[in-house]
Amino acid sequence: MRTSWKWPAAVATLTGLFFTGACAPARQGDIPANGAIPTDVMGVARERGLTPDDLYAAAKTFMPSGKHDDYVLFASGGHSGQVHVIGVPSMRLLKTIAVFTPEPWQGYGYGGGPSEVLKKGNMPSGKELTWGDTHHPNLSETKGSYDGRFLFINDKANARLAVIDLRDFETKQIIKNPNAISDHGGSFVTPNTEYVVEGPQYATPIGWEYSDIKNYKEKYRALLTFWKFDPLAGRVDVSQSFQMELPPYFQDLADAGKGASEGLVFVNSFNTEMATGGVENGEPPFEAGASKNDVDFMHIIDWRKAAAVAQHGPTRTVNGMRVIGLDTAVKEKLLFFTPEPKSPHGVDVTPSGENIVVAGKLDPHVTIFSTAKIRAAMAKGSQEKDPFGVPILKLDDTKETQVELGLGPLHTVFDDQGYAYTSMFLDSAVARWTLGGADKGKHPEPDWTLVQKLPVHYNIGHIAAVEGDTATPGHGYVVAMNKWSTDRFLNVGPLLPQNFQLVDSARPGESMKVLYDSPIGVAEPHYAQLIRADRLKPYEVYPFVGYNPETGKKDPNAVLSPKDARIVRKGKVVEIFTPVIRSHFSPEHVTVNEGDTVIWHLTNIERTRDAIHGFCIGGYNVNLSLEPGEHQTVTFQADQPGVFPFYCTEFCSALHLEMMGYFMVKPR
Ligand code: CUK
Ligand code: CUA
Repeated sequence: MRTSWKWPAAVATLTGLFFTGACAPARQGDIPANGAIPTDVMGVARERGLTPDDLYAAAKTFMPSGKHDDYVLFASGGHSGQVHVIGVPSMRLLKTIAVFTPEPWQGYGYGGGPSEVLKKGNMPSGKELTWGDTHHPNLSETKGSYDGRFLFINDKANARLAVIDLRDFETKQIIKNPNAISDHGGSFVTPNTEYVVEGPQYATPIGWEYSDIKNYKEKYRALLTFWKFDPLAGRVDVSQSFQMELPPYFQDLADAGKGASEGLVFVNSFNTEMATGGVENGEPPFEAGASKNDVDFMHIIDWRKAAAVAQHGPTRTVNGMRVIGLDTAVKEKLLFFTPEPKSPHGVDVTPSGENIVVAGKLDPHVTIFSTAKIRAAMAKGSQEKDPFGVPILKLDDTKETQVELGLGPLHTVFDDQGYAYTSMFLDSAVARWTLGGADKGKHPEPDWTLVQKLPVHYNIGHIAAVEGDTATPGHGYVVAMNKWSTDRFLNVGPLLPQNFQLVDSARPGESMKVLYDSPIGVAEPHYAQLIRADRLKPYEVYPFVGYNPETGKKDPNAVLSPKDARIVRKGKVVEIFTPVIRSHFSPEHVTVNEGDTVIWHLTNIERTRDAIHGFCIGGYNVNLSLEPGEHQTVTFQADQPGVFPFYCTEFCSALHLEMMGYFMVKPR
């Protein structure tokens, strides 16, 4: 293991001072017995018992006031249903984007347009879903590189997809998958964001048909969904999207080919045993039944061909969605399998697209497949078939090599120096190893070799590197997304935060080091992507007054000036037009009759950055966030008589507390 990183000479000579001084006080800031409070760096370091490594880490991550981070980490918020936006290297939380879960401070789910976005994600039965299990955020790409325009994320629990616009970091679209209830291998984009891929996980009968689990092999299926993305509209076009039926294995992670492998999609699977559980009836439990075989199948899908079949048939339509049947997928040569080590988890395409890295949870290796070999084997075909007739390409015909890394490899990301970084769940480590072929880069070590294993704390799941899953990765940082933090932070009770550890991935030939521990006290993140901050060009204020963030257009009911404030009554419908500006709403008195329908139009007419107002009505579960220029319309029934103050929920000015009014509902 290398430890050749350089410590600045001047500091190194002072290192001897660190542990020779008086005993450190009990707490930082306590006045020591001799009364001397250190006021210089070395004194503070001595007082706190910091090592040169600690000072190096502090210097690498400290962000002076007003300075900005170089990178932005978009992390899934796990079962909070949201997305976290974190600056790197400071690891400061910049924002949590509301996605599948109502979030009052963003005015998300408490009236207005965002409530309509959320509602689109309800079950077809109308059943309301107010949370999601977000796993894999994926940034939109152009030619295999992040373009900073959109972010997609899946909801594993309910098989949904969300589209976030990075001009305002707001969720614009939630789509309920019309035929599936479980997903996981998504969202992943094709290299020009032609499609957003949503891969399945647990097989079920398609489209909520009921079928006894005894009919598992006949009736249960997995569905791989290709959502067609319209970049101009900034929305998925459901009418141009399609699905492909897959065998009822448990498909897992997925990745789209790029460069050499462009046009292909790779999907892992486990439970190719088709175990159906039922331990209470004396059947083998899932954990045993689903990990019996030594190998599972990597699915290889030709998505360009599949898109052509979706266009011209044969397909069937289920709940409005075109579905390519499993038999068609086989006949049209859209789907191939190749064996992969027992219970794999991550499947990751290298920057050139020439290789595909599969990590088997229960196998100490990463297995590296060759795109060229896969393409040749696909052309040749195979006589060996799975029970559904899908051709199985021999491992020897598709494999490039294997690298032994240790226990529990999960996910792999890459840099531009020719290194791969694999998360080692059971080893609690980040493994750095070398690539060969077109991804060889500048590393001095032999190709396909383990270089270093850096301990992380603890049980790392996903891992992110600088644009580390694109055709053009950077280098310098890796984020270890650890599932357990155990003893890393102050005890906050038995439900602990996760721990993101920022790792200095250094230069070729040098060692990685942990720089920073960042507690994530909001559910369990899974994947994250780390983008160069300069690729993002969000609005500072909305481009014009009256902007409707859900449509991207001027709202027809926008209230453009203070003189447009008014109340319009038509029978039992009361419309209120309210301009919002520091520090008043107008009108300030709104009186309606019990049972009236209230339609309240509010426009923030401010043009000043950060002049945000909120609008809440106590007792009516209404709270909007109105950013400069933003328009929202909230509609509700005046079903409770009484007097209800409405007020601004953002401390916007010295007279913010006065920014209020009365909503008065006369009893019947
Ligand atoms: S999964 Cu959670 S650590 Cu959903 Cu990508 Cu691997
Ligand atoms: Cu507007 Cu407070």
